[in-house]
Amino acid sequence: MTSIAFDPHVALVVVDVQNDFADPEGSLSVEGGSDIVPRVNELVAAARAANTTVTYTQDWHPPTTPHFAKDGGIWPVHCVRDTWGAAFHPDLVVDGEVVRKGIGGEDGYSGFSMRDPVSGEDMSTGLDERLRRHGVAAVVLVGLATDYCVKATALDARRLRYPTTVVRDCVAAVDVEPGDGDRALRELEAAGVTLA
Ligand code: VGL
Ligand code: ZN
Repeated sequence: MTSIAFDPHVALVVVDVQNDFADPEGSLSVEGGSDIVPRVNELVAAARAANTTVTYTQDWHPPTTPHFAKDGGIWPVHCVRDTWGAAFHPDLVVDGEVVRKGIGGEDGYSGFSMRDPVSGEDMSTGLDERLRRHGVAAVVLVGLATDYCVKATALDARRLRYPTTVVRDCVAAVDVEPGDGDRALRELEAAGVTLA
């Protein structure tokens, strides 16, 4: 088990550990997605014990959004708001605040920002503001999926100048193309992300 030295300035962000990604029956099921849950829970406990913030992101789409293939995008329907697929994995310990993304039909890969698929305009999810309000100076990222939302969240965290760590045994990849997850990790390292 990877141990992380949490303190009140080092926050944990748990990305999209939702049924559609984490459950084998989910519509965008990630291989090994549910295997990370007990390890993520250990980090949640360690972060809470160190009195630091834990924030959970949730992909939270309307039933119709240009994010979905049926509406002109690229993904099967997933994480539709208020459905089983959008709910957190039942074994995930949820002990912190939740930040939802994609709620207005945006492409919400990053936990920090959403992009209007039509206008291309970037919008904040409020995560950065929330972390700064809590005096957070560095972030530890875990969750799903390595090659999409974890990657986008980690790149945004670096852009926002947070020292950023991704915990390798607490992420899993969609791997649309074999090796996407590994390539994403290399790209993150090149962007200054620490792999733990
Ligand atoms: C994600 C694809 C589409 C993710 C979200 O959470 O990684 N991937 N929407
Ligand atoms: Zn999505």
